Amino acid sequence: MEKITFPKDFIWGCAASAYQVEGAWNEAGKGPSIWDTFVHTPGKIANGETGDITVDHYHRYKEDVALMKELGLDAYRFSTAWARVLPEGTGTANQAGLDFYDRLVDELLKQKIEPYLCLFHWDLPQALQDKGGWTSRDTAYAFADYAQLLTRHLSDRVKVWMTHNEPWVAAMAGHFSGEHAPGLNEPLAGFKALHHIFLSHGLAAEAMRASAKQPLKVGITLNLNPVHPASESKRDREAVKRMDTALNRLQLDPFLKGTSPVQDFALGKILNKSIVQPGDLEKMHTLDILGINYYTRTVVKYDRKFPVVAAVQVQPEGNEYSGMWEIYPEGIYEVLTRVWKDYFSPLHAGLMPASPRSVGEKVDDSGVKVPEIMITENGIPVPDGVDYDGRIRDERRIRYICNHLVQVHRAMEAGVPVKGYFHWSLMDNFEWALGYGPRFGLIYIDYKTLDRTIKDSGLWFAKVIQDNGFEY
Ligand code: IFM
Repeated sequence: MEKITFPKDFIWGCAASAYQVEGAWNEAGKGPSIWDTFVHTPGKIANGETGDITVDHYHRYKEDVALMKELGLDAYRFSTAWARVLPEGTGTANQAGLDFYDRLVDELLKQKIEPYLCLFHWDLPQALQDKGGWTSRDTAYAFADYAQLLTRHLSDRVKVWMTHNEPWVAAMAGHFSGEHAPGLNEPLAGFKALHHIFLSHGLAAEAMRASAKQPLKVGITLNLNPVHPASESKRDREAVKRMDTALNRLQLDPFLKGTSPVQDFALGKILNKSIVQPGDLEKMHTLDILGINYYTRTVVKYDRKFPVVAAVQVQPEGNEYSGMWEIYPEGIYEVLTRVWKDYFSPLHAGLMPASPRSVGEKVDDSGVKVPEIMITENGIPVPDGVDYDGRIRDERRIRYICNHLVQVHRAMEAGVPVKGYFHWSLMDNFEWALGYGPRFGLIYIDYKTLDRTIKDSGLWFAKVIQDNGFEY
């Protein structure tokens, strides 16, 4: 048995998002979002399920915060529903929406749980979609106004703000492949949306810092995965480079370097001519926290049929899979060390026992600083069931978390200053196009009664938090 211990100030948390847990989709003045429209369109979601009620967190938030307390969480990352606060996306605020987030934040603080507020987890107001959504530059400015409104309202109590959760998914699954809202299937729209979402991060960061009641940390959460070749052939290895650019560098370079590799793609060249304006990249280049969501790796092989990257993802036989993805714990180590090495330790080509840079230090004369790095999501869908005695024995999830935390710790020992780990998710919830099938929670939801029960993994995680580490 080995024991690993995390630093005293390591932050242990759980994450969730508004559309996936709140419910109350048309209550108390909330406007419709693109996800409300999407789920009510036949054929879009497994079994025709919707997030209309989901786990009813809007009404049961007190019970949920009490459960967070029972788990011993230091922090809770949640998102605000833009259309709950601004039903039309811009204009007059909905007081009842602001009141809900007041109540939630106050309850968290009462229980000494730090709120990590994310402004956008995919539920764009439908009113803005009707004017072009993220394919329109105006939406980036509307987002900055929304960010400023919430900052004015909550920055006396909320210190940590994430602008976006997985902007790559919002842009590409929503506009390129179409399996998410708003359901467009136009590659160029995907790239446009990505650019405007990224731009909105920069505009919002500026607006928020200008109107905050105390110094804020402003971050973003990106989904990253290492890309590996299906074979050692030259064509597969080149496919890896293209896929890595499309999945990882496209997201990291703007925020960490103020550059973009988008011109590597034919579509990117069109984008650069028609969409990107002078100064956009500089605006995006601002970050106090880099949140990393890690679930799996991507194995690719060359295939010229596929647009943009001429590569396709494969699932090699013999590896371990969940209902959604390959389980590959070493990938979280690879992502963390890669980010640190490529962006903050350029002089250390190999291992990096000591980094030349530390968090908060200036990167260059532009005033850009090294951000804090956190795992803001990591988790596994398990087909959990309740046993004869009411317990949920989800050993597979415990093994998943344990193996990933071992790799996070390994990255920290290699010099990456990881500040915290947020598990996805606190409770089972609405998993987008897959509906309620995949269960990601540390807390089990009985979808008939909406009763909540802490799973064995939740009890195990609580012990990890209490001991600040574990034996394995
Ligand atoms: O449920 C999602 C979440 O909304 C974003 N990150 C991945 C999770 C699991 O698919």
